[in-house]
Amino acid sequence: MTNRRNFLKTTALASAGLAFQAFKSESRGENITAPIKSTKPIVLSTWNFGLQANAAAWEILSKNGRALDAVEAGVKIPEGDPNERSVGYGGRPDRDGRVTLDACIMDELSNIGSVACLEHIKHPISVARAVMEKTPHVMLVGEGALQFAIAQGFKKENLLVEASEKEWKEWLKTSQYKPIANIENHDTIGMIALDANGNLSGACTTSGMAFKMHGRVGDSPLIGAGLYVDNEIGAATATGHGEEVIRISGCHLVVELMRQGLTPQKACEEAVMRIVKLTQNRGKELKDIQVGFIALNKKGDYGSYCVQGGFNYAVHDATGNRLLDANYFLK
Ligand code: SD4
Repeated sequence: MTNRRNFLKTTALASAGLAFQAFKSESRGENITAPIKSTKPIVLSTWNFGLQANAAAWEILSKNGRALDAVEAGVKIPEGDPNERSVGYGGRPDRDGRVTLDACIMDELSNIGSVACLEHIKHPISVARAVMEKTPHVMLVGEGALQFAIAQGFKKENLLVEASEKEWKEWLKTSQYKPIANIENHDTIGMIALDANGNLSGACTTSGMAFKMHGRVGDSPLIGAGLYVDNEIGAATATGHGEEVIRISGCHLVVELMRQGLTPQKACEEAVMRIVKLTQNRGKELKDIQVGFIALNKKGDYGSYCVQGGFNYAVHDATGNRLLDANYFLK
């Protein structure tokens, strides 16, 4: 029987946002309620702009909203910010001076939607969601994605801001395509969330590698590469050199590793180690590569790992919103 002490303990833990599992104590033959160390709601996102994005997602999660709505609202913050030069409006263009955007979204029922090489639309994540909810398909690209967006009422606008145009013109002087790991050159926002009802969703959106070849698509709009959600297990998203993430079907791998019993942290580490091994096998320099994963499981445990230092991610739960440095392989 639940005695008062247990009830008080339960109430206190419940108000702290923890989840419970009732079980019968073998030794004492009484029902007690023990925490299963579950934190929900919780939201994680890549890089330091994740703090602001998490805050927007938290508005929804803290009111018992759906993880899907939270991740869409969250990533729209950097998408709409002209000063964020690697996502949405303000993103750096490709080598032809065109801002082409990639995004995907996945919900707790494994509904998926994606757009790639989409131009002129400020919020590709919302177009990806429309693909998911309003078409029989899962991915639209280029001109077709733009036509669909316009038909859905999205506004066609110029996304190339002055600062990005200036950088591009500077780049044209040498036209050297040399992807640089971390920070200025490419920062994608990937966001994964667990809502108060225990459902997971994720979103990922980017302008991709700066000055990429026109038509180049990275991992970010590819379900299984830049994002994956399995509502029974967990969710993962990635940032960094998309080619390397695609090579290992990165986020699907992370989720499958969690299914096999690895913690989110260990699953991210194992996925990064695959990249390390394949890079070395192919005789390429690891120092030229950056990939970071973040992962969250069904209990609200999370983790992150990347190839080299410099990657951080933001976590928001009932205790607050914070930025964490990811641990990394190349010391
Ligand atoms: C891409 N993964 O297009 C993206 C870029 C990125 O941090 O994540 N930058 O390859």
